Amino acid sequence: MHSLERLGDCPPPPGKLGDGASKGLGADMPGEAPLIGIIMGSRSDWETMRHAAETLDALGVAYETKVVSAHRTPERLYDYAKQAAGRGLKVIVAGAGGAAHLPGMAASMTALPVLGVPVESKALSGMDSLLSIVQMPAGVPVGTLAIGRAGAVNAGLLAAAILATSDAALAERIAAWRQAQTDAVADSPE
Ligand code: RP5
Repeated sequence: MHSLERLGDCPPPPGKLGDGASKGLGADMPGEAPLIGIIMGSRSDWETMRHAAETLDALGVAYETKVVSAHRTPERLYDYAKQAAGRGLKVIVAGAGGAAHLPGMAASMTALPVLGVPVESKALSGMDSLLSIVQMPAGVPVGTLAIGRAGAVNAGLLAAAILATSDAALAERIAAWRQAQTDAVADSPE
């Protein structure tokens, strides 16, 4: 598990929430059924999406990671989205860049909440990803986060918050995370 110190400007939470070791793309949390599915359109998205995974590590939430491309592996996407709820997943976090149809396509094939993370593209700095994900026509929602690392961290936090509506222990861990974040904010700029 990761500590919150690995999240850059986020403080470590009170208590023992992580052991600081990254599992990496494609790894599941051993011994725990994943509740969150983190998918991304390419391995190149992992540098962004690992922040969602590290956030869930810090909060002690079981997740899985997988590369699922809407245009390069459409059948993998179909199988993943169709089977996600039946396998016990509760939330899908989907990151993609450019013409980023992965979150919307995933949402079209599952009733699970789908959180979209726009990956920062080279050509348009993620504006293409953002607009592709956020502008879903009415009827199939995707909860869209910020471009890049901030969006990935917040997708992890939001996915955990969704689970916490029926998990009091997780709600306490999230509250502790927030308190630690508050406590780490300095009074003075220097
Ligand atoms: C999208 O195309 C992926 O989500 C990624 O952000 C982008 C570029 O993919 P690669 O060419 O790096 O594999 O499908």
